[in-house]
Amino acid sequence: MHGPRAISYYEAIMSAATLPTTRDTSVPLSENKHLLRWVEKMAELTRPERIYWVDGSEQEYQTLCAELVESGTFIKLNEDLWPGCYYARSDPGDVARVESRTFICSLSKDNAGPTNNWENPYEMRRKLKELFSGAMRGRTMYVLPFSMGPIGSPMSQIGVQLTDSPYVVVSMRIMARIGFRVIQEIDKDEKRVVPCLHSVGVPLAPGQKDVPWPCNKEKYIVHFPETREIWSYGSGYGGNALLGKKCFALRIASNIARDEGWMAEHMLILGVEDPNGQKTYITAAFPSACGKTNFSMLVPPKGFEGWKVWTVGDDIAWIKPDANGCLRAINPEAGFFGVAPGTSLKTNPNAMAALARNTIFTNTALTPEGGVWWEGMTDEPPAECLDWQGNLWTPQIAKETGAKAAHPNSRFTAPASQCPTIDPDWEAPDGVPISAFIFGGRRASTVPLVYQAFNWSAGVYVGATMASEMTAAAVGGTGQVRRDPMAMLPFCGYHMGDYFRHWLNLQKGLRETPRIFHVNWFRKDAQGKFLWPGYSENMRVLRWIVDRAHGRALGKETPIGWMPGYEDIDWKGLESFPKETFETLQAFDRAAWQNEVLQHEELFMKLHDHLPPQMVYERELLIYRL
Ligand code: SAT
Ligand code: MN
Repeated sequence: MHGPRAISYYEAIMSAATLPTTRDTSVPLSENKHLLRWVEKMAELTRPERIYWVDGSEQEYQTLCAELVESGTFIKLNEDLWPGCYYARSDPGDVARVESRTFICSLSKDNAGPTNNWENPYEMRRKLKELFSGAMRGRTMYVLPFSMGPIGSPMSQIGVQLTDSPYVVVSMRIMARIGFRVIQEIDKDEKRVVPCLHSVGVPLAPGQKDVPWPCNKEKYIVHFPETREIWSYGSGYGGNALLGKKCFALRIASNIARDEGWMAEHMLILGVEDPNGQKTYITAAFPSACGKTNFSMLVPPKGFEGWKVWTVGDDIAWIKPDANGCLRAINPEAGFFGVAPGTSLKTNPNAMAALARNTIFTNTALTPEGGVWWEGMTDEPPAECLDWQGNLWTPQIAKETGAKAAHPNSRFTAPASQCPTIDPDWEAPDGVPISAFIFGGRRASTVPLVYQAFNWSAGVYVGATMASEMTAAAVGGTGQVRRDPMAMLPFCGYHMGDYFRHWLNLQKGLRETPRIFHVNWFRKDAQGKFLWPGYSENMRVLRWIVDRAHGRALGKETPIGWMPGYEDIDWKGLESFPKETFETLQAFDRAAWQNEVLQHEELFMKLHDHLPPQMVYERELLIYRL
């Protein structure tokens, strides 16, 4: 094929001081025969007007963004206020992940388990072929090679997404390492590539004008774990469409990880540096939109001078035992797809710095100055703005109708490298060493601010039974408490019972067992007010966790685990925090926990035939302690 010529040409333009404005983008950048044949086959199926090989260059990004402005998908923000930033409004029917339309199509239904939607893979393929047939008519099919994890890291994985959405291409350039660098990896080692096919599902007839946010009412987010394929149809939003994220880095990667003896987790990774310069890395699992991004960029409060929190990742961790039996983690992503509402200079100044430039905003509000705004960004709302659907919004209108300026699941897509606290080792090919795991959820009652599991299997039980009030990150059910094991309920690509077994097994090869903790920043008092200030003050909890992980802090034994007493927490700078409030936060309510354990049974019953016996024993032990 044209491979070699294309590559040398490409290399010439990449090294040229000034880039030429044209490249024949239809010329394949790869020589990999499997890849070329697959692209050809998928083009035959979807019938795009043209094929475009994404090189990942800055110039290409600028060109695509300019085209998105031209087509009405993007609005360029005021360059003086928001340099390099763009704004998009989605279709009002395409604003979050669609869990009810997400499928794990393993050969046997049993492998997907009761927590995933399953359909017979042959049936599903037939349906998908129908849906995708001619789906890209009138559009460009972008060939988008991407690496989850730093290019060349032994822990990284490669995918190629075919998509008819240029919005997805520019978003993926922020969220992952993409383009020619990845092609070189593919061609070098004939690496196994995860094929990802994506269409918004709106073919264009000749001359038909496109809409700013094409999408289809019918949506399918489909994973084939055995063949490691992803097919996504009908949505252009977030985890439905940026296939490197939840689809690959969690659902498919969890399958790869189980087969290869590592873990793909819905976890942030942070490093706590104490005043002596000792760094402790921790991962933490919370369901979507429960403050993971804020926690990963925590600013230590007054009284913690000399402490520093470093950010490795805010959403996903790939964790693997190294040759010395130590767990090491990488962040497979390169950007943050963060929830905008509630993000401010007060709650997360590091995110605000990261998103100050070169960022794509989706479904926030647009101000008359050409800036973005969302609820919670400033104390004073703007006098007026356009809401996420383009309607006039004023504080008065909000008061009268309750209308939100920004959609609750509106997002910023920002490069991780722009985060002031980004860890110097965030792209280390071998990852960072992990000393502790934190599980957490949004619970108004019952669950204390922090406790430590007695040991690994008790900790796996804590993760397996965690629950949270649902948020706007997924369509439907907001506010309801649901069991969300390890925050992986919508993301585990195989049977949840086998997943618990995998967790239990993982400890066996480790030299030292990382400690496991549970936190709940969201406990409320009888009046419905949050008991804990959260944000920076979470550092006090984090410090206890770090000290426990190093065996230097005290805790008292309770039926559910080890808990700090008031005197075990560092209150420097927050001496006014009432001891009684802390006691309420940590209160262990026997009756509430007896009820809680009953609810554990609900999930366990669903998983029963795959549930590891350790989980049953842990539950029995807990019942006896209660
Ligand atoms: O839309 S995403 O799935 O990427 C965001 C989230 O749910 O965390
Ligand atoms: Mn997430």
